[in-house]
Amino acid sequence: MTERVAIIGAGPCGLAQLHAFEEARKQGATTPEVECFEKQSYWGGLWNYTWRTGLDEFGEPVHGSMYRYLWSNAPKELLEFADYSFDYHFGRAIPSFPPREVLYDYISGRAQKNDVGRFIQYNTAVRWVDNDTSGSGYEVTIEELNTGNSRTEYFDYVIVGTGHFSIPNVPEYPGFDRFPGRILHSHDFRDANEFVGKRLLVMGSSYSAEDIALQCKKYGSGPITISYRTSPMGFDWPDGIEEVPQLTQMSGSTAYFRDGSTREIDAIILCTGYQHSFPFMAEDLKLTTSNRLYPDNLYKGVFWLDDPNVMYLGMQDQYYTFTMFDAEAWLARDYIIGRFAMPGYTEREQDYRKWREYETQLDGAFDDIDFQADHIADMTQLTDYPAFDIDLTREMFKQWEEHKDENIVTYRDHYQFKSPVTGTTSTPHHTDWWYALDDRMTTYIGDGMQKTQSA
Ligand code: FAD
Ligand code: NA7
Repeated sequence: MTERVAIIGAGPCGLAQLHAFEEARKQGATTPEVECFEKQSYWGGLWNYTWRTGLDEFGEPVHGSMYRYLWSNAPKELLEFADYSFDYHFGRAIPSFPPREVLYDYISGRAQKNDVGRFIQYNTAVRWVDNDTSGSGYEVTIEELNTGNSRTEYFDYVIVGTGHFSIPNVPEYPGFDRFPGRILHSHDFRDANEFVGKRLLVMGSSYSAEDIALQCKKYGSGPITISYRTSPMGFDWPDGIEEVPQLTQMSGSTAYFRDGSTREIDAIILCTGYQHSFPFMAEDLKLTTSNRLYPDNLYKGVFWLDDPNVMYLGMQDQYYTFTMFDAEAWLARDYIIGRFAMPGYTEREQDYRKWREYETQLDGAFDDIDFQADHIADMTQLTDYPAFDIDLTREMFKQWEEHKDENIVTYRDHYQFKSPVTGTTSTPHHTDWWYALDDRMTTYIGDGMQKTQSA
């Protein structure tokens, strides 16, 4: 009987998985029956921008965490699909830090090329996954959000690709309940224009805090105070942005910090990270982990250690994104179609311990980058994922870190990153990022604007 695979989520991970199966099928492999369930009305996951916050039209928690004016926070060369280059998609070289719409177009291009949409059921949420009572396989309970109808289907494999940057981690500090302004989590941040002229407190010291603070300033906010809990980001911030230690309390609109300083604040943006959340997975199949490079209890970062027929994609803290998702999807596919022989529990566990031990030795971003590159290489050497220059990506990741340290406002203006797939060098963008207020793809790709110097 044909085996059945459930893929949960049609974000970049779910799409990578569908694409991997299609590639094998086109080469003549016998592939299983694949069904992908996506609770949004179209593919792309976080890249499928929504203006909505809170609950969606069906009363479901809104998945989207991306905001208007979001530009890639790393060079596109570091996330390029090895089998679908940017050159191929756009027909020419483009700059290295595209806005969201451009990357969405790129993701969609590969998905369309293999017509993977035919495997996706939209507006369909997975509500529950459990071991089948027969002892093999899984029961997956699905709800059609349009109709409210539910059904339970049997699958031999379950692949979870639901992301982990959607359920916010929302701490409370004394005085929040009496703060007269707006308090929101970065998950609900959409449009920087909302904060024009406002004095902002941005809490956190990672990617969201960095980018949302910069973006609010770029679009005309008042002074921004970034408060860190453990350590500052330490960039040479532009005028009007400063970093201070942890908040101790709010009193009315006055913020008090550990260094004894105070600031007057109009709005607070909590850039305090996200939770890995899988309420639809039965307890013994549910991934529970912090946001780290080698998540808990996953062999090769993919296979549930106790039961490799359950797989999780993209659950790592991410330097690499689409490239890593592809490497994972290829490996998951090859296990399912019998090209990758799954070792027994003891060997899986030893391999997992080895990687976790390696993870404990990492000291800083350069080590993290090498670790994730090594993880990808470990996976790709087990499959036929097309070759690409991974050592070049390590180098470019480190250059990117250096550019950020040199100038956090201008790091996106760098080009001359080289595609690890085609070797093409990226072109300069017509407008420096700080001055590029219009993020539409037509503006970005077109040559309509004059080159402008950055701040
Ligand atoms: P997601 O994109 O989150 O997609 C998961 C999908 O699963 C969604 O479509 C969701 O609707 C669906 N789903 C969830 N639960 C269910 C359910 N129960 N049933 C059915 N469907 C379900 N990466 C970069 O490479 N560059 C960037 O510049 C970048 N910027 C980012 C900015 C922000 C603000 C955030 C939050 C992340 C950013 N990322 C960036 C990282 C991002 O995580 C990845 O690029 C990518 O979107 C992860 O893909 P995914 O498929 O794992 O998850
Ligand atoms: P991250 O990278 O998980 O960072 C979360 C930040 O939130 C980190 O600096 C934490 O500080 C901080 N944090 C967490 N809890 C608290 C509390 N209670 N008080 C103060 N600060 C806190 O999430 P991001 O949203 O920045 O990035 C996620 C993805 O989105 C990323 O991949 C990007 O591509 C975009 P800590 O250092 O732990 O003290």
